[in-house]
Amino acid sequence: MTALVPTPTVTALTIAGSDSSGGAGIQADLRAFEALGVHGASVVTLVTAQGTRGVRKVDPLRAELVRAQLDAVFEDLPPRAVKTGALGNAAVVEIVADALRTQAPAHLVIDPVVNPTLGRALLDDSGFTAFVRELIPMATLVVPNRDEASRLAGRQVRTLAQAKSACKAIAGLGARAVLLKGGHFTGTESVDLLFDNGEFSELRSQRLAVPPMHGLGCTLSALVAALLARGEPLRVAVSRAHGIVHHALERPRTIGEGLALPGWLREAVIATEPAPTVSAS
Ligand code: PXL
Repeated sequence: MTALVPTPTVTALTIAGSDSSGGAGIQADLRAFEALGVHGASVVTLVTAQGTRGVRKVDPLRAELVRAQLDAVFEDLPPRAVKTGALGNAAVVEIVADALRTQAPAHLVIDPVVNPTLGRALLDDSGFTAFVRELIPMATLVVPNRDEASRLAGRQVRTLAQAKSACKAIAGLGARAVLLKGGHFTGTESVDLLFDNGEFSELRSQRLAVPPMHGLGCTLSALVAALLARGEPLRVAVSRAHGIVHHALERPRTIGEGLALPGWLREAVIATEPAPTVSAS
């Protein structure tokens, strides 16, 4: 009989809400981790009842149950990178912040699910205050869209100049770096802005005529977290994740009557893999 030796695998953790349609939240994060060969642990913060046509119900989990999940993961399979998504309320934010302060994972990617509309169901107002005060200062990277950046920075974000000023304001809250997604700007190009170490880089891509989609924000930040867990430097992780998402965006899939999903991530990862470097022997 051959003895099979298990292969050590890198773990990333998502702390986020469940999306019953499988499009966003925990389900999208786990797919992104898996596509990059990273094991996904998951701490569920809230449960949404939703199909592709909209959210019907949102219920946060008891904070004590969130704490028990965090303890179980951190005691046994410490993640190299953590990603947070929807957190629900202040009690959950406090517990998550407490665990992250104690455990100090190497990388923390924050998808600030603080949108002014649906966002309030996914993080209430006192939760928002706790989130800004306690979690943002621990972030390796915060990944807001335009509306989220606007709420965090407390100012309008319409133009590229306003986006740059919002990035600086969010870094001023204590985040090490900010990736402001340009998907919501108008123009023929979509610009994602990375603010890191006092410097801006622009990731430009052709704006695509895509159907309304779901789960893109979750997917992008989870891909970055997985790449950081694999040891990639921040800029490489962001640029690689951007390329993977762009590839998936060009191949939308329908699963129901409403919002579409990005294409298969494993395909996107393979298609955008950098060519291997050949070393002389
Ligand atoms: O994309 C934001 C988001 C995050 N997390 C959960 C969601 C959504 C949007 O619907 O349902 C669980």
